[in-house]
Amino acid sequence: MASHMKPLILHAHAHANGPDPVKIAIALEALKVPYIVKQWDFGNDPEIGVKGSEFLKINENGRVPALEDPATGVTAWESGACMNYLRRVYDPGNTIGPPGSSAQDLVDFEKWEYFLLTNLGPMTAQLNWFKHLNAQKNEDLQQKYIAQVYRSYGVLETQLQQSDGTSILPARVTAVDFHFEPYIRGHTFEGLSLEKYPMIHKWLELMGAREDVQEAYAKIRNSAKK
Ligand SMILES: N[C@@H](CCC(=O)N[C@@H](CS)C(=O)NCC(=O)O)C(=O)O
Repeated sequence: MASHMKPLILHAHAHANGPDPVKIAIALEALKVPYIVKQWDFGNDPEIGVKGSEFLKINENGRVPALEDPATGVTAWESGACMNYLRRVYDPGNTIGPPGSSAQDLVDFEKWEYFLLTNLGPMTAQLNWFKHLNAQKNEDLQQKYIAQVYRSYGVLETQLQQSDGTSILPARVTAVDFHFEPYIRGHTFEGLSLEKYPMIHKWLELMGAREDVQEAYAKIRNSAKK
């Protein structure tokens, strides 16, 4: 990607277990698109909070990631929309999109993407909430979300058998893997174990060895506060 282009702005936070901005940083790294990271705090501080007036001008939903592209004037939020924007505009050779072009190939890509965005992702977020943030302990709800996350891990484990743990879609690593990576990497924060999921364990090790993944985490962690 042209190094003279104006960098995109990825809005994120440095909270080590916040998975959504990381996915987009991995995609930007994989596509070699220049970007800078602006880091916001949780909360409603008007200047630096994701629920503060300044950030709400960028994403009225008050969550990260958000992505601004000075080259096109586009602002995206919701990690799925950010990812698909990057694929449409910055992946003309389709290096991270669906590996095939049949109707089934396209659906296969989307179904795993949506499975993360609507199942594993929100269940993991709820588990985090009840484990770490909810003021009142609620063991029932915590157990419910643990069971839901493990159920999703089971579905993913079976899928990964097709590639012997190398990628979620059998052909190659795609944006789908980028969506899942930070969610699975956070399993220890949720007190979960991968002992019963050897394919997921192997896949996570392989993903963690990738330069784009390592760079993405490093850039988000090292970004300066907005
Ligand atoms: N569905 C959204 C979820 C975004 C999200 O929940 N982001 C978290 C950080 S990983 C956040 O901004 N939380 C701040 C808050 O809830 O106030 C996406 O995929 O982008």
